[in-house]
Amino acid sequence: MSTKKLFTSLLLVALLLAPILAANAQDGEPIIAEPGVELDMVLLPKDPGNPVFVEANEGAMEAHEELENPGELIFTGPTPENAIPGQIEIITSSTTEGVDAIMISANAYEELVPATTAAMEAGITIVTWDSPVMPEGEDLFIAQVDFSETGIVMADMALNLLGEEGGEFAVLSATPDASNQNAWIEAMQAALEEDEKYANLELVDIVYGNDVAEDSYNQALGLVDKYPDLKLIMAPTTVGIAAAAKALQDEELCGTVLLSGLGLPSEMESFVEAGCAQEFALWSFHDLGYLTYYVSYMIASGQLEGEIGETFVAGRMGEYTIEEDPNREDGKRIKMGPFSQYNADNFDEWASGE
Ligand code: RAM
Repeated sequence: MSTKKLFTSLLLVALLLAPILAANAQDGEPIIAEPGVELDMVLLPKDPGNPVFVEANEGAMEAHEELENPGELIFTGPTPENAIPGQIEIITSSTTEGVDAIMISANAYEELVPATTAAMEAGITIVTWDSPVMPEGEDLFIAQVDFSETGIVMADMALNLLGEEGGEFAVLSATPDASNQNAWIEAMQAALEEDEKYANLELVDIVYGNDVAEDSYNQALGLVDKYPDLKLIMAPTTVGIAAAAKALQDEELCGTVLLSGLGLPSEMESFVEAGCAQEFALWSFHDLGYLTYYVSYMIASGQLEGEIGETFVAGRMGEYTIEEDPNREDGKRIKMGPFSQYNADNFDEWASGE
């Protein structure tokens, strides 16, 4: 095509798009994604071997197809043993390759920031999801649920299981640097302090199983050994709660030491049936991956600026607005939600649906 023809075609496309973009930009009008923009996008979870992140990738793939992106969607992540340096390496190499967006569930709040900042300086969109980095190192965060609410949900599940009598309980978390778990545990501690109704719940310890099944299993065993009066383990990690259930089962402690936290229904089903896990909560990782992809695609293609107050439509999930993150100063977030809660009473409903 001659330069003149190319210029004329580009002008035509611009003229055709102008009214759409102008309409989208109007105040209060939700922005609707234009499909077909070619973008290479990296989905970088904490650990690609963890089934929740496989589900998130399935959601991202759904959005990738729906938005008819001719570019690539790359799902890659570190091994749990190399969690933080592995993520830094992938961010750095993706920057060198010149991808358009990196979507990160971070293994560390601070340590990834130099790498994500360098990526942003190179024009790459950085969207965090599930587990954020410091606000200065990201465009925005897709929060699965409200982080303060997670603390209350955890405190309420403990109260529900231990009753007014209360007793000793311990937290089995993921890695010590996981920003999502750390925020949830802090929010739970704040809830315990603020509300009298939790007065008899005694948090005796917080241990870390690194989101590795074997480490988490051993940490659960350590807790029951160290605290003979322990009534409950609260594990706000799908890896931790499944490993703790197995440890309690092997030790024949199911029902003696109760188990709660955040669990993936498909991994918890048999443990609930055996009475080794009483109640847990979670959200849809599939939807989280889908929403994350939508936002990242729209920012990377210039259809969204990523500024507070912008409203857009994330395909089948509907309208969302970018807002201030109430849990992180200067942070921006999009809140997904809701929580689903699972226990033996609603077992039939959720077990068949998985
Ligand atoms: C594990 C991971 C993930 C967290 C869930 C609840 O799978 O730590 O980041 O969101 O648990």
